[in-house]
Amino acid sequence: MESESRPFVNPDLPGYLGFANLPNQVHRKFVKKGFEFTLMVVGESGLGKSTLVNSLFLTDLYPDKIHPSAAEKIKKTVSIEASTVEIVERGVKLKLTVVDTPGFGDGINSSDCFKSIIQYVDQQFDKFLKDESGLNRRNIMDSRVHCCFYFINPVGHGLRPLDITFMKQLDKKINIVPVIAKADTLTKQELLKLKKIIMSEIEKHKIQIYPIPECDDDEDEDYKLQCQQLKEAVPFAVVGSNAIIEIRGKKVRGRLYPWGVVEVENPEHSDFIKLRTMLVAHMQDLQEVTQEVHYENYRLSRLDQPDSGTPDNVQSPTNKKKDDRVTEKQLREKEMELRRMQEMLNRMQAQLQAGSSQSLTNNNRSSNNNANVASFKQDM
Ligand SMILES: Nc1nc2c(ncn2[C@@H]2O[C@H](COP(=O)(O)OP(=O)(O)OP(=O)(O)O)[C@@H](O)[C@H]2O)c(=O)[nH]1
Ligand SMILES: [Mg+2]
Repeated sequence: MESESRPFVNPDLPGYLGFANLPNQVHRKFVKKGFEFTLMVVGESGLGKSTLVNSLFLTDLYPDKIHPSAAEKIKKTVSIEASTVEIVERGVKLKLTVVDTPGFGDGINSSDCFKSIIQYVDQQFDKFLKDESGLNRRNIMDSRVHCCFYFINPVGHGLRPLDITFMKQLDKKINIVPVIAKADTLTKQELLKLKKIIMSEIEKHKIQIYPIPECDDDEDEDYKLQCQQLKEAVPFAVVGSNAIIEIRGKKVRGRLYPWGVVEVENPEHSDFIKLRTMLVAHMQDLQEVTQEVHYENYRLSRLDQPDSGTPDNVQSPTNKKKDDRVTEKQLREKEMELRRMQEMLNRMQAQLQAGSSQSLTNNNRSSNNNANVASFKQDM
């Protein structure tokens, strides 16, 4: 497994991804710390997974593997590879990890491949669970997989039995976003038909894909329209390429064919931009669903297993949170009591200094104070 980190450099395609808006969605502390997000790609071999993720964030994940010739591009992925890039946009840092997986299919034992992918996902949950139960809970590195692009073969007539089996295993663990690979191999009509078939199969087999959230009623019309278009585009039909082609004096990422150029970022040619917009716009939600649904399921399943490897004396994160809240409440109450005692002492001191002529009044006040002390003791 490889992991590397480099700053975002993009001389050819200066662009704006839009994640600078993320701090509007969450607490400011994340601005300083930066966002951590992990995307995984899975699917049959040769569907263009490595090619697509390489160009998704306007940066080359595999700069060493890129060659000028289109024929010699990214090689077959043979092991699970995690690559990390740090992208800074308007001062907001995004630490993006892309987990590229070997494609399954011909000649390779697919169930072994599934197993190692599922194992990877579980390992990240397990790591988080251990870190969360440890002392340094505030500085946990989150390597859990927040989103998974599932690549579907455009040549088939929908989902293959292998896809159904694997998707059903994955959907309990991660947010699946279905993607039709190599959309440039299909006509518009064929694509629409395939999208319909895939969606009906997803429904028929009760595969739980990531539900793109509904937008609020009070959002502006443009945003509502964008939400609607994103929802309708599922499964996103994508085209990937690592070649930069110059057309009409403009450099674009695309595929050059004898009959013309397929532009990766042209909405008429592919849903690439829609897919990226969905990812960036819902990054926060994808993280929340991972935390609240998938991680919580994993955590509970681990707690159900007596020999799960989680030490018995380790409290569950939920209990710990509850305990923390109780301690905080007790501290606040003690603080209030101390403040009340201080006020009482101040009053008594003032009375003592008031002189003997008012000793009767003072005595009265003092008995009042005694009453206060009694009630105070009761409170304790
Ligand atoms: N027509 C077409 N070809 C593509 C597209 N994306 C990638 N390819 C080509 O498909 C071949 C396989 O691409 P990869 O990105 O290596 O595929 P992969 O899914 O990572 O394959 P594995 O690593 O074996 O799982 C390469 O020759 C790519 O140039 C696409 O959108 N359309
Ligand atoms: Mg690959």
